Amino acid sequence: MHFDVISIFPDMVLEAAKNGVTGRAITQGIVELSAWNPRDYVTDKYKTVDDRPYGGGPGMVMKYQPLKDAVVDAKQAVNAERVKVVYLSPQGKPITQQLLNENLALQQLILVAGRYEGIDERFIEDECQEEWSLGDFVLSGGELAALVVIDALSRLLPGVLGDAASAQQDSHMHGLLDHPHYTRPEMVNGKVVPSVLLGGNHKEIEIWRMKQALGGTWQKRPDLLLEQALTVQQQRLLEEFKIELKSK
Ligand code: 9D3
Repeated sequence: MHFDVISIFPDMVLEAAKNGVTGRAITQGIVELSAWNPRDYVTDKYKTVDDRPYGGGPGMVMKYQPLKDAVVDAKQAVNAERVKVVYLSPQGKPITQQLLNENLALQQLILVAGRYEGIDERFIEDECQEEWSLGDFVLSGGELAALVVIDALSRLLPGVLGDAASAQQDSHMHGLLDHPHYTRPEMVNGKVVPSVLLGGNHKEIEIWRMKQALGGTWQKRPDLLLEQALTVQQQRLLEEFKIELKSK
C-alpha cells in the first residue's frame, strides 16, 4: 500500500514512520511512504502556503493551489486505480477499526495534513473523497493523525505482523477490551500474579481472560458492552466478575 502525506512538516511523518512496525513494513516493501510539501509547489510571488481568511477572523488558511499541485504529483508518482484522498480534520468521521478495515484494499491513500486554522474549502470539495478525525479534541495539525492512520493500517496488511501476532489479531478485538497481562517476576511490590496463570491449565486461563476482558470492559468502557450481544456463558462470567469484585 502506498501512503502519501501532504504536509508542510514532511520529516515529522517520515522520521516517525521509520520506527517499529511501520519501519519494518517499509523495509519489507509492503508499505511505501512518501511525503509532499506544499511549500515546494508555491508559485505565487509571496511564496506562501497560507493566507488570511476571507470574512476575517484569527489565524491563517492553507491555500488551494500548493495543496492541489502536491496531490497531483503524489497521484502521478503511483498511478494507482484504487486511490483515495483523505483530509485529516476535527470535522471528520471518527477513525475506528471498522473504517480502517474498509480501506485496506486501497492501492494508494493520500493523507492531507493541515496546519493553521484549516484549508480552503474548495480543496476539500474538489480533491478529497473523505474527511477523518482522531476524535473530539484539538491537535495543532494533521501529521500525528496521518501517522496514526499509517500505523493502524500497516499492521493490518498481510505479512507485516508475524504469524503469532496476526492470529491474535483475528481472534481478538471481538468488541471487548483486552485482559490484563503479567510477566516475571512472580511478585512485584507485594503483588503476586493471579495463580490461574501459573497453573498451565489453558482452558481455565482462557476462561479467566474472558472474564477479565468482560469485567474490564464493564468497568472502563460500559458503552462497548451495550453494543455487544453476550453469550450466556459470557453473561455468567461477567456476573461472577461483579461478585468477586464486591468480595475484594
Ligand atoms: C482551535 C482551533 N479550532 C478553531 C476554533 C479549529 C481547529 C483548526 C485546526 C482545530 C484543530 C486544527 C488542527 N487539527 C487537525 O489538523 C486534526 C485533528 C484534530 O485537531 N483533532 C482530531 N483529529 C484531527 S485530524 C487532524
